[in-house]
Amino acid sequence: MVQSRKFWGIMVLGVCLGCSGSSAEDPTGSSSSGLASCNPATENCCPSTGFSEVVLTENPDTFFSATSNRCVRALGGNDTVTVGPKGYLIGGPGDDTINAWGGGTVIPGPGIDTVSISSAGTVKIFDLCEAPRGETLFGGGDGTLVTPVSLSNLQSRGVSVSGFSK
Ligand SMILES: [Ca+2]
Repeated sequence: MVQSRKFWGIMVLGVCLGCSGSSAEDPTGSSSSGLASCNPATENCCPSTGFSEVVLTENPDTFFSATSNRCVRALGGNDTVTVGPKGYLIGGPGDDTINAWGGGTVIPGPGIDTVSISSAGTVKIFDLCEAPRGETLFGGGDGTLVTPVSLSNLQSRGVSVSGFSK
């Protein structure tokens, strides 16, 4: 009995640490002060099915993948990441340079990111703090942009947006 309870405790702990965001789990973290209005915990998880997950580090990472259906969580740091067909890329904090070709989905996250997608990909901005002045979003001509405010509002805030058809 004791053993099975221990087992479940470890399972739950593993799930929590696996994808809940350091800022949510670690209230002592001071490096996230600039993200006060963001809630990355709600948007830093890979889809629960259909993707093989790759987790990078809190430091600047360079990662390239041509494998399809790969979900990459870049975490902190100024990352340079490319994912292939039907990829899912979560930039996390930091000024990231992101490429997703083959119809992928990108959640750039906080920081001044440069994002380029192709083949009817999707970029999702969940919070205005994820789209600071200087952010660059290119949709490849047929991209989909999910944004909490209008396109013109984004642009008036200093975000460069082009190449999206919807
Ligand atoms: Ca990183």
